[in-house]
Amino acid sequence: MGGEKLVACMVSLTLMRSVYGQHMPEEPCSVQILVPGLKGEAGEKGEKGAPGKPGRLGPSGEPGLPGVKGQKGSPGHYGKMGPSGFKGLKGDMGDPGPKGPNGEPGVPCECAPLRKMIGEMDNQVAQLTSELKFIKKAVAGIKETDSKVYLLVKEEKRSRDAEVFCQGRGGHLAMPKDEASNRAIAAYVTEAGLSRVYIGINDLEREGHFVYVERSPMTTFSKWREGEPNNAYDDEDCVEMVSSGEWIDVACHLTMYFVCEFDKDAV
Ligand SMILES: [Ca+2]
Ligand SMILES: [Ca+2]
Repeated sequence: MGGEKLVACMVSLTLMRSVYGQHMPEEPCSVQILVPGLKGEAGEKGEKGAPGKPGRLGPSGEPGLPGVKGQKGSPGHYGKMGPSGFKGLKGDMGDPGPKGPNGEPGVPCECAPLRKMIGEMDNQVAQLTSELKFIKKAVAGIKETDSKVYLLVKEEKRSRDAEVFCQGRGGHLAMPKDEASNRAIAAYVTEAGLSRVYIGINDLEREGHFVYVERSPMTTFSKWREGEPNNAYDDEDCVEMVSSGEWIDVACHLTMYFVCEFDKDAV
């Protein structure tokens, strides 16, 4: 009440001063402001206040004493499967098993002769297959003289392999020993459209001394082309026949078609 009154007085004083200047006759508020009242009696105890704000965080406590060790826990889950180990050593052989029961009596059979026949047929088939293969490679239209049959084989071979091939069929590389047989072979080569074939003549054993592959010496007949044999490069010990029927010494490792001859008596 005192405060409000003081403010009211001061406001009114200020207003009066601004209107009338410093010459006011009396100041009615001044007594109440200067003299404080008597101290009142103690009031009744107030109600309990609201709880205060939480205090500041205290310092850390000292470490506690070690606790008693707990009981062992239950086993954990199984881990993942590891990689395969190395292969172990082979174990010992087991004991032999029990003897089996006797079989039923067999039916009597005439198998032995049949087996023999089948074996022979197998041989014949193999032989025919081989012959057929040979015939397929031979140029159609064999040539023959009174005593010989010639077969031109369209398979490129070295001289030695060609002779082995002919021998495997009971013959030799062609060995022209007279004009008639030489002409027959040459005609064969020409008709086949070829320019050269191996024939069975060489000087493998003695340089310059030509013989037939069956080792018989050359006697009266020969058909060398002019300037041959010349043993070129010191390396010509085998003989080819060109389509004209002439002979040329050539290197034995060349591969070319060849002509086999067979005795008519043996065919
Ligand atoms: Ca030679
Ligand atoms: Ca030559």
